[in-house]
Amino acid sequence: MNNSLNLLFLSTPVGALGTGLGGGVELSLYNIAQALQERGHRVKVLAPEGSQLPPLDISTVTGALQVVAQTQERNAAIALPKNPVLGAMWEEARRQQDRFDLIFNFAYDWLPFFLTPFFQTPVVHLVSMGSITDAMDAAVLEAIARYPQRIAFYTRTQAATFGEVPETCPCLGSGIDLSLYEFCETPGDRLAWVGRIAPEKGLEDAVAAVAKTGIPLTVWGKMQFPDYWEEVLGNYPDAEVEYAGFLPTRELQRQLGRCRGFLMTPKWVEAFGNVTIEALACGVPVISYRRGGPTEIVREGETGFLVEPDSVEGLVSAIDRLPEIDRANCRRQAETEFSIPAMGDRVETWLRGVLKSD
Ligand code: HBI
Repeated sequence: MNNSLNLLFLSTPVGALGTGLGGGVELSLYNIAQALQERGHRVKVLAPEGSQLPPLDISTVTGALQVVAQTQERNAAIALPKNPVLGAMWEEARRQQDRFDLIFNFAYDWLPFFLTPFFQTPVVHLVSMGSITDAMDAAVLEAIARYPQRIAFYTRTQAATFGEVPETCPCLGSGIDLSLYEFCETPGDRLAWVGRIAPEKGLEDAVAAVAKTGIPLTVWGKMQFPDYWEEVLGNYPDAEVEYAGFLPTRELQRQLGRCRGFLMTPKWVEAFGNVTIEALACGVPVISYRRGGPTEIVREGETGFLVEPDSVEGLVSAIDRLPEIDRANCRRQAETEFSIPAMGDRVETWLRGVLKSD
């Protein structure tokens, strides 16, 4: 394809790609790479050692993994471990930069934002979470002030957590390869919860809701905090909950599709919630707190229900209303708004705009 772009993607430094430690941003990086390659662009990825996500062209970098931002206090200082993989990744990017038209950062960390003006090759960022620390907010807002077009978010709600964010910062939403997800018309009787087993995901509310309704719940995702898991189950002994592990997409969607409904109980502002559109793609209605990304995804009463944040009662009454949802509407919404081509359109438009204005 003429004027195809050479792109260097820098992954999250919190874990190797393909381990699930990177959470939703792993899927975003993979799907954005797929969308752009389908359009004839070339994508190379820099990621921590141990990363593998075929068929991506990944160069791995050694170094100490970064501390996850979401466990930090609002006034936390910028922290980097000794021999940080983040530093090594950006040293490698500096060395290789003249081979690329754009450098695309997926890390939610101070260093990439601070280094933006230091590079000759334009650096663009996808901010993968809402506001967490003042230091990171300042780095994001400083980069926006200097390069208003180069910072993208998943959703408006997420962007708003940083304060005044101009319209020049696009909201890319997300996209998934729908050919990997089968629509399931007639579900079984289980409810689903998917995500890293971590406090910010609010699993305890989903378990509290199924304890009240007596409907069995299956949980999939990275068992990041086993103590948290034990504590939640201990608090609701009569809830019927099973843990089904962290599954690759193909297997997850097969099991997820058979569920009656999908519960999203974020305690933090979920920037987007890729799992939301994965459930829709399988025809599973989404019940989510009216908080963060899912509020811009779920169509009330049509593809799911939005619930008063932290209201277990709200979850319970929404669960009772699940039969009102036509599951075909869920699949249809995923196809029109969240396919790889739809996501690719949004990303390519953004990147071309950045190159034009630079
Ligand atoms: N924390 N410091 C840091 N850097 C990241 O890139 C990062 C993170 N926490 C979570 C995370 N990325 C991903 O799970 C995103 O999908 C949210």
